[in-house]
Amino acid sequence: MNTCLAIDIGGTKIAAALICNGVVSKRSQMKTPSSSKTSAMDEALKSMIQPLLSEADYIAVASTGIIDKGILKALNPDNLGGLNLYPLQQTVAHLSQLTVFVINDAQAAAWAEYQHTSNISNMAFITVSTGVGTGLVINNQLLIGSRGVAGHAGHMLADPNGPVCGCGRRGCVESIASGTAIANAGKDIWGDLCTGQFVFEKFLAGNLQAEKIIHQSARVIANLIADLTISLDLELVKLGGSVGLATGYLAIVRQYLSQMPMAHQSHVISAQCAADAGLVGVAQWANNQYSVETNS
Ligand code: ADP
Ligand code: BMX
Ligand code: ZN
Repeated sequence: MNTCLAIDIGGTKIAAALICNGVVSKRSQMKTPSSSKTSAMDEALKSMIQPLLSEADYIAVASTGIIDKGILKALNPDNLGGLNLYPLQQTVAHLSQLTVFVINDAQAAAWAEYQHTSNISNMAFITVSTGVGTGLVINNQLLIGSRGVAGHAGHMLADPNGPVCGCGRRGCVESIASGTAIANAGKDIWGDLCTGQFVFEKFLAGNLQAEKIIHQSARVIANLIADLTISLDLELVKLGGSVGLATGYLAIVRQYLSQMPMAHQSHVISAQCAADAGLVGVAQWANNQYSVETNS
């Protein structure tokens, strides 16, 4: 049985673990460096890989950003402190001397969540986290696209008069619904140190200003689900990310979605792999590729 060293790079945290036959072990986590300098990401990856390297047969990386031929092209560079055009596959291969597979984090998580379904051909995974990421499985196939862009529905329009998104477009879903957007809305009220988690805790404690911000996020995500459902005939949507998994968030999304016409509605549930969806999914996806490569 092959052992995969899986890495999940998000805008807020990097996780790594060994995954053998679907079992996750030796999981570690660190804060994602917020720097446009490639050396900061190089160092972070080195520190995550080194302790696990001797037990790994190959490496699978799920990362925030468009992954185009192994290069991390940030659609929203703000989410990574300005880092862009980072040679992710090449860097990890150089650090490990192993075969390295890389896909987008939400695409990877969608693949993991799809494995936990039965009789589902068309589904989406949506992460509400530092950004808003989406992975699509259509006709039982994970959509990646020829340039790795498939599924970046967090950059579809939510409000033409909304804030300018880090991708350059005005009013993207991400610019209103993400943990970063929640934090930004909270900063106007509670100051510059406010985080998405802080606003969420205020909401859970009954604060009305926080409630407005969280409801705004959830309403935008419900509309995104409606748009994806009516265009792709989705049978199921799974919600992940620290905001998506936070207490009560799913219920609000469902509440807004239930007000839409039936054809726009999907069954929405929490990601079963929770915070490990990216790690598990990229390991499963890479395992298929690795088996093909080593058997040919
Ligand atoms: P990543 O984007 O690296 O995958 P997360 O899924 O943890 O990371 O998302 C980070 C965002 O989620 C941040 O905006 C953070 O403030 C927010 N967050 C973290 N923990 C919670 C929580 N318990 N409840 C609500 N929001 C949270
Ligand atoms: C952004 C984009 C996506 C990513 C999504 C969720 C960048 C750097 N990332 O829309 O590729 O899937 O965020 O990422 O442009 P996370 O960091 O919130 O997990
Ligand atoms: Zn955008």
